[in-house]
Amino acid sequence: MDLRKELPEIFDQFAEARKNGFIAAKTLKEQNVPMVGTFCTYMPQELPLAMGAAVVSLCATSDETIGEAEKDLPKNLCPLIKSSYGFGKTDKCPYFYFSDIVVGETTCDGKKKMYEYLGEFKPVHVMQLPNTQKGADAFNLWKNEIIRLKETLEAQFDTEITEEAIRKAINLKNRERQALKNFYGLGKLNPSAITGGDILKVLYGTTFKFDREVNIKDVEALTAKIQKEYDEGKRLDPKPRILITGCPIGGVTEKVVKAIEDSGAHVVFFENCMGAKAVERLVDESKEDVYEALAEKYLSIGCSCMTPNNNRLDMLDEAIDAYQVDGVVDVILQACHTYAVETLSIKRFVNEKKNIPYMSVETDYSTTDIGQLTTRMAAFIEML
Ligand code: BJ8
Repeated sequence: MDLRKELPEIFDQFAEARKNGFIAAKTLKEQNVPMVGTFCTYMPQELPLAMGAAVVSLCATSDETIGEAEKDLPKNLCPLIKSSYGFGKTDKCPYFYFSDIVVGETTCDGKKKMYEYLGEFKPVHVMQLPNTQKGADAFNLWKNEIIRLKETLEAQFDTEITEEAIRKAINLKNRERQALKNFYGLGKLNPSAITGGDILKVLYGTTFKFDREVNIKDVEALTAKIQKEYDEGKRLDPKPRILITGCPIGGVTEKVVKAIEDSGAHVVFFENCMGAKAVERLVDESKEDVYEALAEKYLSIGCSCMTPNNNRLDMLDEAIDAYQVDGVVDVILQACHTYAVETLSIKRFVNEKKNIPYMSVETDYSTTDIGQLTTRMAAFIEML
């Protein structure tokens, strides 16, 4: 990354990372580096990293293959699931094509049933995720599932994943998480230093960079550059500050961020799986048992497929204060029942406990609702 460039150009480089990563992925394959495809942040990336594999997210973010997916899956299904399946089926996603194995988890019903069909195109390993974060049984189940994943990877790639290698991978991922935390922590600056659209470009882009050490250095250098320019007086106009929560967004769903920012506000924090949900909590490196350390971190992710899902409320609670948030927008992908049902508890929490406005929007991977989204966001922001 060339830091002499202006910030907008650097942000665009991150936005291009997915496309540019195709060539990097091809090169890795030519060098016989294993590639593990994932669909969810519950997947402990440290295990594939510990055996020298590359890890890539296969969650699709465009409607390109939804038509093909709907030949096999119900129309009334979350677009993330349909699109991801469609890319697998049509072999249109190079990352899916290059993945040697796909790891999924029993999160929402649609996803876990989709994996059964995905297994027709690729080796798929499904981790049995408990529905709750409470109690020793749930913890032990998840810890054992992490060990089972390790054994699957060892068998598939004919290798051994040592505890020492896992420790190193934990340290690497923690440093990467910390770099990302420091980066999106810039959102605390008030008035804002950068837009939510730019924060998202970086968060999304980094998931397609395979050299983690380079990734860490790039994000650290970018954070320092933004902070320096801010200290020198470069800042955005003060505007209402929005926190986005809910389903993962990226690709076409960036339309929500655009609708908010075009309507006169800044998105300052992403409490979703493209943002803090996956990153905020580090793995405890002092723990003797690496599998327990991993189980503890990953099981604590505040996803709506958990019941109860207090960890989501805890993160919202802290972030609303730390980022001086004026309003919360909950983004629900169409037919995502768990997040849709949870809107009531999030609304109550935001309105009654934090005393700030809340709205939820349902969207999909089409561009047909952009006008409607912008109208609704404008009305919401005007109220702040
Ligand atoms: S940890 S948010 S990445 S499950 S939007 S497919 S829940 S129907 S993506 Fe997710 Fe893991 Fe949770 Fe994060 Fe189902 Fe809802 Fe679709 Fe979803």
